[in-house]
Amino acid sequence: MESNYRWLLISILISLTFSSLVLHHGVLAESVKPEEAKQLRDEVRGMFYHAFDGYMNNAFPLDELRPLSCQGEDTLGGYALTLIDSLDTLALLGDRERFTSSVEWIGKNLQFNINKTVSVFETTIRVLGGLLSAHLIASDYATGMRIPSYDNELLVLAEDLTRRMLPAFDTPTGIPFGSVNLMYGVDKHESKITSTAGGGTLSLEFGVLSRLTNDPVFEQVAKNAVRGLWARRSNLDLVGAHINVFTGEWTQKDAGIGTSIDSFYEYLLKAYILFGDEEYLYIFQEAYRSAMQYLHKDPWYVEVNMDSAAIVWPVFNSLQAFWPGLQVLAGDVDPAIRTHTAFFSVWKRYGFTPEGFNLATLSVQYGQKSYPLRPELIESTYWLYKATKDPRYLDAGRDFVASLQYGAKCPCGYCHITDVELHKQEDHMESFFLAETVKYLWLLFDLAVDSDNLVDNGPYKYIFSTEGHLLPLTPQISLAREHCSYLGGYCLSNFTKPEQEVLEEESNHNERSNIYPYHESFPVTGLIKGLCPGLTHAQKYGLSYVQPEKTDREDVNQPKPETTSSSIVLISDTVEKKQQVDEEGFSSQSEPIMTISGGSSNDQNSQELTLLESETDDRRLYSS
Ligand code: DMJ
Repeated sequence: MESNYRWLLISILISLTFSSLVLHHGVLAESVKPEEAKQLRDEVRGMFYHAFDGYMNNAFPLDELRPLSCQGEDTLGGYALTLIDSLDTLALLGDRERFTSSVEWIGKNLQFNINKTVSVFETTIRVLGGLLSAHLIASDYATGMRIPSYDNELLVLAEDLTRRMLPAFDTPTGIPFGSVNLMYGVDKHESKITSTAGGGTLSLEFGVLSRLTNDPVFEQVAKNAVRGLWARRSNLDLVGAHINVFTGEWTQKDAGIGTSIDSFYEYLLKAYILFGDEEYLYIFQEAYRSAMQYLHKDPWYVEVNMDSAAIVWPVFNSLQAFWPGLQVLAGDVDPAIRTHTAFFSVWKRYGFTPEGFNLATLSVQYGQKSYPLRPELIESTYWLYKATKDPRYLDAGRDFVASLQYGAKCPCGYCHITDVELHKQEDHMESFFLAETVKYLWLLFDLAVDSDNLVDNGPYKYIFSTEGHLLPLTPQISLAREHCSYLGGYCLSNFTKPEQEVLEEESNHNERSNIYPYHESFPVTGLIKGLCPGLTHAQKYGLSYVQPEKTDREDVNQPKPETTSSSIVLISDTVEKKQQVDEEGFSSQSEPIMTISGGSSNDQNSQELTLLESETDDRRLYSS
């Protein structure tokens, strides 16, 4: 009680201090008008090319750019990391020439048969994600960026890379080692301690790879890792920050939504949306409810002990800033708006967000002064603008551009800021600046101008990976008989089996273990959705789509998708829109947004965002 009271006082104090700051600025600065939004979008495009060309001219094929000294450095595996991470941004910007030449160069020159020990997490989100998203763009006419000569080179590379990471999953818990050597597997001295985000943020990329290659092993190991983590949650449904992958013991019990845990939450919801796998949704709902109960000190979030919920760190850390964006996706918009306002007030105060801001002392957390060009707050700003069309998010976007242009721009790219109070630059540019930071900023302004881009007006709905890579809800990925997933992966071709047969197989689990050697720690009760009731995901969850052309994997016996009345996730691009045009010419309509009903989303904003089902066939997930 006492601590709650203290928190109330602290948050009132913070809100008063910061909202007056924000209001003050809001009064002084004129809101972004459509013409200015267009200029800002073009300016962001220029920012991308300043950094991308700086990388290509001074660092390529090394991993990352040193933008102050105009040199390169290998920071991950020595395989042109920044180029791989930039591919889908090039496509999004409509740069066919550079996209094509980059894909071709990678297809010809990249190889992973190298004696390098790399982070499983970073390699997955940056390299595997980059390769997969570019493959899905380059191989598909519908994206408008298909490369005629492209022959699946990036998919082949993606599969090779991921097979080289599989040895990391050979642990008693199923949670992978943090690092793996791409040539020799896991080093015998490798640390057994890994972070929750590191072990639990692989499901999107590994799942997409499984669905593209028809090999379930990738999807299964990634899901098994999530199960391994979730099985060790506390009684409060909280997870800690670090865990021993052999014993399953938490070595760091601080629970939070930021550092070391962040994208674990993110991938639970996104894996459900992308694959329609309900197990992820169940876990997300429990995990989210608990986060909102124990970590949320409205509008801030804190870190608590995972067993007792006692506050251990009353600190905002910059990685938390993705959370409002995730909440938009989950349909919980009201708290997202409040939290974004609070986080943005930190940006306004310093011109950047420090890695840590202490909520008790209202100052930069000791040792956490830097801003390494992170995207999270910009990402949430994009999602909130998409959800609300409130021009204040464009104003925030203008502030981000101004800070980056005046504070971080350096001779060959954009520099990290070592100290947000002194605005001192550091000679490094993380690849995620081009994969995420600039991408979300460009999308924000493009949304205000004409949104004629792949994401907002393309042939598919897209899920952004945690590295900002575009993963489309194509039939091959999203409707791959996910409802009859077995032991954590989707069904192989012709795997639609009667219930009895599946149950017999379940009791015969040991035999299956021999087929897929990475399953040792799957529980026998791992059969989550093995009954294959014959409904498509669309039918079960109220999605409808235009029938794609038949592929090898398509089950000709499946009934045609129909519109149904019950729904959990609703995705639409042709729903009736409430459209108001404000004086400044901005349309304030509810955009097609994915939202979950039945979770904690019951506020008015989320109801506005929940797209009601139409009686007609207009409501479709895919348009040709
Ligand atoms: C990125 O690599 C990803 O967004 C990751 O999930 C968190 N850290 C960086 C960006 O800050």
